[in-house]
Amino acid sequence: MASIGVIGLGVMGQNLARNIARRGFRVAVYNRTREKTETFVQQHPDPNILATYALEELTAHLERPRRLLLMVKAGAAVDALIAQVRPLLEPGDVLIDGGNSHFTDTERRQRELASDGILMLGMGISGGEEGALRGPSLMPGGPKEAYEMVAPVLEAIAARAHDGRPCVAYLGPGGAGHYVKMVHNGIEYALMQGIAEAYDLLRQVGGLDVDHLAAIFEEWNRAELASFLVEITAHILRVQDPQTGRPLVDLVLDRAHQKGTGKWTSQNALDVGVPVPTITSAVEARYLSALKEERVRASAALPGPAPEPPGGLHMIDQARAALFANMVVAYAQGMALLRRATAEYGYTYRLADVAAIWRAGCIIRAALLEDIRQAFDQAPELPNVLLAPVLRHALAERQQGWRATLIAGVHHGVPMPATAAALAYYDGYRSARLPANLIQAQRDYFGAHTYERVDRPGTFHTTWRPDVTM
Ligand code: NBP
Repeated sequence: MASIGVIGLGVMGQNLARNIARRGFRVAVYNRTREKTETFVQQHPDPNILATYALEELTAHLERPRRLLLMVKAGAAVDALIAQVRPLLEPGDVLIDGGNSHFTDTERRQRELASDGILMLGMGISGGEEGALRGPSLMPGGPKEAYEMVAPVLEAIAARAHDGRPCVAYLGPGGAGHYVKMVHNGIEYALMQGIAEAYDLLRQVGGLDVDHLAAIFEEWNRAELASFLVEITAHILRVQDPQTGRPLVDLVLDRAHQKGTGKWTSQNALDVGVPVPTITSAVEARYLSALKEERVRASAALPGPAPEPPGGLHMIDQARAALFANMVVAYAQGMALLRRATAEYGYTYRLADVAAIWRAGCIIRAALLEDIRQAFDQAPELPNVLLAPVLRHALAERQQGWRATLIAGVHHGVPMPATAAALAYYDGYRSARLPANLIQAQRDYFGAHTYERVDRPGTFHTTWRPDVTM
């Protein structure tokens, strides 16, 4: 009998199954297409992996209550599989959806399965192929009793942070796990765009070649910017195309694709009224990149500033400062959204725990997350990461470089939407008074929407143009 079953032997399912088996759990696997299962067990023979070729066979070989991990393409495939496996399960069995499902789909499926007494967890998984095999970051949510039943397996396979803590925590009821994964991916978009902007500015305006840039990212990765995404950027910049001998990155088409989880973060942030402009700017930058043919035509039609000699070396330090600040703001916006979701959806995670389970295994792992974890550990009610003392000072020290970097982009016509959005967020958040007074006056002018005053309580309406009847 197996401790757990894995349905779906795509990249993630295969590597998670191997990870589970290596940790000493017997795992039964099943895939819709039989050949994939056969190839998998031929290539990775392991006495802890039991191949099955029908869902009936799979469910018959699981210890009761059953524990089943679904690793199939998010969307209709998950519903299709649930419909097939549901008649084979019994009350108390646990189904884990480890794909990138939308949290509202997860909550619907949990309600549907609850009528049969089947417990469903929605679990975000981050770390890609490598993480799935060696230790991912796991973000489970759903019925607490279901989590308790699978916790030993999840804790065994998860990545470990530098303090030895496994990168998994129970995040709350309903779709909490998939919600946290969605926000993780939104932050991922923002971090990637911030890195791309630093690379672009230093290349186009700084005049640095790819080798020099690789060395810069390697250096940055050794200090405050240490993170998976900065590290892989340095690796990418070192790779040469074997055919042409040119840096491979120069031959990659500049049209970014997406699977939609960044967009979901922005959509949800708009729904719950939390500003995440850096994340949204990163999603939109991918949309703009997709307009390749239009951009090529526009490049001949729309003038930019006259070219100037390359900027000085100080630009490198300024870009470093800007990238750090952009990263802090990306996490700040994600964390602010996660905080709002606790009130909005009843999720119970502590932000310190979310930061803790992102410290290793996942795509957005970064040294900075330990500072964020400590900040929320010491002050769980901290309204915004920007206010954490250690980060507040770090941003203050860097703000001149941050501003200079954006100014350089504007001056030289290099688009830096994430940097601009991050800095505007910082400036907006630190403004005791914003021009929303004028917005309110305009709303009251044309729509009699009323306004409040700074000098006395109450709701007011003014006839702003007594000479004009509206
Ligand atoms: P895919 O998302 O490409 O899914 C492939 C698996 O889904 C295969 O086993 C395939 O079976 C199965 N499948 C499909 Br498609 N439709 C099915 C259906 N109607 N019934 C049964 N099985 C079906 O693989 P993946 O990249 O391993 O990702 C799995 C999940 O994990 C996705 O939700 C993904 O978003 C998420 N995720 C991926 C990563 C990553 O780095 N790749 C990271 C984190 C999370 P077949 O072999 O018969 O076609």
